[in-house]
Amino acid sequence: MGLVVSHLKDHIGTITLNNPAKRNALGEALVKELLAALDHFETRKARVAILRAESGVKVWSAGHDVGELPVGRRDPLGWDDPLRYLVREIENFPAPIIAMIEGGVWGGACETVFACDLIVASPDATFAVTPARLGVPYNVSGMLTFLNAANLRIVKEMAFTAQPVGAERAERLGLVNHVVPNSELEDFTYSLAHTIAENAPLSISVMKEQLRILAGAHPMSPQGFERVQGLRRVVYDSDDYQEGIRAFKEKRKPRFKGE
Ligand code: YXS
Repeated sequence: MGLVVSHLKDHIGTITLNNPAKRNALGEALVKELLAALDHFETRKARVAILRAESGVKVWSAGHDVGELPVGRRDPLGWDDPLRYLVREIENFPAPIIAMIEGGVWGGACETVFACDLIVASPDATFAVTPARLGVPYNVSGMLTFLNAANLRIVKEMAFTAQPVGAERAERLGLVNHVVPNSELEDFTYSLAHTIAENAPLSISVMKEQLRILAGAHPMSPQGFERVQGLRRVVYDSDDYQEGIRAFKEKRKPRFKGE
């Protein structure tokens, strides 16, 4: 059995994260299998994809694989990072992707879920934006994913506190489409998927692409981008960045010094 399990039935593709030992961390190998499954669904003209974890998980995904983060002197979230590929592929997939969430969603997994088109969550689902917990300088397109998911004040609270937001509050804030009891989560999600799959796939696909282009149409001057990249380099070259990763690996609370 691989790090993801996928199947396709009645135009609906399902991808189940399947690496509980590592809390479904989005490492290169898992992301590769996930992208291969999406590729297969596209070839088979799937009309909806559902991204989920095993039923009953406490952790949907623990986010980027911390063990694969560079230890300084290199952008940890550069263009070719597996997480960046994953978010782009989700956004470019020609059919709606529904994230079906139980348990905790952390860091890069939170961005991955927010990049999906719809989110159906169980009451125990939580969503945490964690760069500040590790000393990571999140990247510009990632911050835009968050900004497209929530209003600025909520994004700032989630990013600055790195605290999980629960499902009920997430629904109130419009972060998720529906909160459904665990016992009904699967039926509800597949019923939503069937409703979409019965509509015109070409029309849906072009509306998804239009919304992707419009949501990404944020003017940022070359000078603005270069300024951000310079600021991010200071962060990933900092002792705090190294301390964040070291503390995670040593299973202890980090001690950040602001340098
Ligand atoms: O010690 P073993 O070998 O059993 O492995 C442990 C953890 O090390 C491993 N694991 C991870 N490995 C790599 N990357 C991860 N993100 C990760 N998370 C967990 O899985 C095994 C079981 O973990 P354990 O014992 O902590 O499980 P738990 O059930 O007690 O706690 C579950 C969590 C999710 C609360 C806990 O694992 C946790 O806090 N994980 C880190 C969550 C997090 O900060 N994720 C952000 C990763 S960095 C990222 O996504 C972006 C770069 S950013 O930070 O910028 O958003």
